[in-house]
Amino acid sequence: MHRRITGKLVIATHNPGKLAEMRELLAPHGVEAVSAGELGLGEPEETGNDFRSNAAIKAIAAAQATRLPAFADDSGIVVDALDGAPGIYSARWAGPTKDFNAAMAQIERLLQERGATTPDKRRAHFVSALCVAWPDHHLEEVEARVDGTLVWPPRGTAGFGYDPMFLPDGHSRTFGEMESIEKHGLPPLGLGLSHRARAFVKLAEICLEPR
Ligand code: ITT
Repeated sequence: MHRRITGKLVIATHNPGKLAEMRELLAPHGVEAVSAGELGLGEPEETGNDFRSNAAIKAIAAAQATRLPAFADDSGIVVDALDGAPGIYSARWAGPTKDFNAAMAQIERLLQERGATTPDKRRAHFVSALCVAWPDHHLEEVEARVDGTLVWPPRGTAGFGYDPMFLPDGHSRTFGEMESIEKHGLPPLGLGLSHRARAFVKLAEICLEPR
């Protein structure tokens, strides 16, 4: 049986870009949210082999530490021509200084090495696995993706991470050129565009009151 989110919810991320998006997605549902940073929570080691298990690790750690339901996202960019890299290691490719310009340049270098110069050879998708964990170990888990191509040079200064390099299918602007509301692509603009918004729509169906 699915469980509804009631009362206070911990947003178990230390990534400011994600936190802003997760807050925006929750806002219309009237959920009282408090972030891991505000609560001074540590970051658990992400030892899972896939997005889903890493999201669960983060949500469970925060739920256990706070005795509140906790909401985590594990996400990343999966590049076809790089055999799925960086995938679950997307944050690590930016190094300890979280330099995503360097991480994007690294992807571009590898694409050039493999001769991936035309859009059809530069296919990629973002994945978001969302998990809500309760202190009694109940879990709700959803996952979604958005497909697109990688452009070079990066375009736009909105968003975070790999956004400036990612052109979602059917659009002429990268995520880095979109305001977050357009990146979410939720009603009345659409039915969900980004991986995170699409996953959130699934989560809202099972865990949240309608907007
Ligand atoms: P938390 O674990 O604290 O949530 P993190 O940044 O370490 O933060 P992940 O392990 O899930 O999170 O790493 C995902 C990385 O993938 C993230 O750092 C971004 O660089 C990238 N990413 C995920 N979603 C993205 C998005 O919507 N736009 C751009 N880049 C994204």
